Amino acid sequence: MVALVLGAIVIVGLVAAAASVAAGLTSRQTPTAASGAPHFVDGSGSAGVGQVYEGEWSYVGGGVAVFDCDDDARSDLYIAGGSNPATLVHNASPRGGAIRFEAVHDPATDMSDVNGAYPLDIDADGIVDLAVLRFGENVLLRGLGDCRFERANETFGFDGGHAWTTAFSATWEGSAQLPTLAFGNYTSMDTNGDWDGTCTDDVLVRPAPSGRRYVPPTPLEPSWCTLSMLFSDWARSGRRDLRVSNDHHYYSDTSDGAEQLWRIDDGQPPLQYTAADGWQLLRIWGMGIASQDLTGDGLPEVFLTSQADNKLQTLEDGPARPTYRDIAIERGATAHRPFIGDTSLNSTAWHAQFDDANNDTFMDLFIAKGNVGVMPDFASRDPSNLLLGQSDGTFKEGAQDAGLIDFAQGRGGAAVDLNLDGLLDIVKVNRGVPVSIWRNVGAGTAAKAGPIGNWLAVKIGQPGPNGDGIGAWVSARVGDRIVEREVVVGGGHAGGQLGPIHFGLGSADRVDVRIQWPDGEVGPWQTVDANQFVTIERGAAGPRPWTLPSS
Ligand SMILES: [Ca+2]
Ligand SMILES: [Ca+2]
Ligand SMILES: [Ca+2]
Ligand SMILES: [Ca+2]
Repeated sequence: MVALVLGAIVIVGLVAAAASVAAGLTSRQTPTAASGAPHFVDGSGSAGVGQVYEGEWSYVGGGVAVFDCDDDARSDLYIAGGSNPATLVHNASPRGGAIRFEAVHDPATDMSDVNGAYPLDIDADGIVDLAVLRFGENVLLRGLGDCRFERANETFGFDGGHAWTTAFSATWEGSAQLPTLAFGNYTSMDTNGDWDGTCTDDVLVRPAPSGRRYVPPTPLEPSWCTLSMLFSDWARSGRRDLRVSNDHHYYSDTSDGAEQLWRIDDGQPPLQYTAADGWQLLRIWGMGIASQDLTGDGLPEVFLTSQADNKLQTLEDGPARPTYRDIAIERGATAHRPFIGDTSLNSTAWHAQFDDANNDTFMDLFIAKGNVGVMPDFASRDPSNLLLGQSDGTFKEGAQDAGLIDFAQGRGGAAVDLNLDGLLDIVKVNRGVPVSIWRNVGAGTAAKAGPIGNWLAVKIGQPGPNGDGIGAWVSARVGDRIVEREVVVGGGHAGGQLGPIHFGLGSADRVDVRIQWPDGEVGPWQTVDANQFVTIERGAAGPRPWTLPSS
């Protein structure tokens, strides 16, 4: 009798499973297992990008802006050169094929003394513009389409100053027509070109309350030789405050120098959070910021690159106050020494980016590494990291398994799908040698990429001045697992991206996507099929698939 009952249960179970497959339900179960490393193929030599970032003074910077300058769906690159001219390269990669770029030379973009650049649509005409960070005057380049640009400092009433600028972030305050721009500056020089012992003030550049031009910059005093800045809604309050990471090499322990967070209320003077607000003293050789909710509570963790151990911070008391606790050790994210190369010396980390390189829904972390120049106390053979997110929340080094190894002195970088196959490729700007470009071939080989998990790429859009929805949160839900990503301009090291948000989906062939728009309005959950590029416009009936190049 017992055996008969068990048999009946088994049969009922099989019927239920078959029905679930028919309805597609089993393809959306909560992911529980992380995948191994994806494989990368070194395409640096064949990609046609010879750009070299160098210069005696320019041992910081070296960023890359990633955006589509000709609306052909492929991400193009604007790469800093330091004492060499910066270069715009147009992406001509066939879909799923080898990565290939062609330089686009133009006096407007071939500027010297460029440390980095960030893409954003300043004037909301649907064409991406660039904020270019320079040793000397910063330049706003207005996009004209077809990868052409024009200098627009005068058009926007923008004072580019003459500082050594190394960091940037932007946000749209209230109903402003133009974004508020934050520029982070490095050391001050005397008339001989030597360091004068101080840091140049960072600045906040705000638009006139009712206009399409900027008013003179507001200094962010004090400043401590900034190398990365990020406007982020760290408390999910709807207010985007400005986090600033600073280089301890240029301020003393007896000064007030430290990591900073500025409270930015619409139209009000910036206010620095203090110990009374819960902000705790932290001194690092800060070079890059990456922000991503890793714990599932909707509040972002913050990764800060430095020399030796890197920091991974989580809010200690929730959103009530900006008190952070370091969880880098418990999560396996200190990445303080090379895993191969000069393994007995400490590392030097620059650009950092959270994204899902193996499409398993667990967030990974790319960290560009490289010696400042010839600092003997730090590793010179110092490969970049690809920390793979595990199901228990920890990270595991995957760069060696991924074949993502070189010993060039990395600076800026980006994880971005350059050939539109749903696998994130990697660009790394190097000091003194050409840019590294790796093609992600998933579980496959150079001859044929192999799938390593489903994915979705989502671009968002809304009417009005902030057309790309900077400040929005894009959520993707697979089973009980929700991954939330904040749409930002800023962070990293001297460069950023304006393109689709990438989600790894594991075995799920459909996903629910929801947008919280920058003004706080939350859109509906929309079900989207996996393995495609879509745009979600605010208020539209459904996602719109992209038209991709045929080859
Ligand atoms: Ca393009
Ligand atoms: Ca524009
Ligand atoms: Ca992953
Ligand atoms: Ca790719």
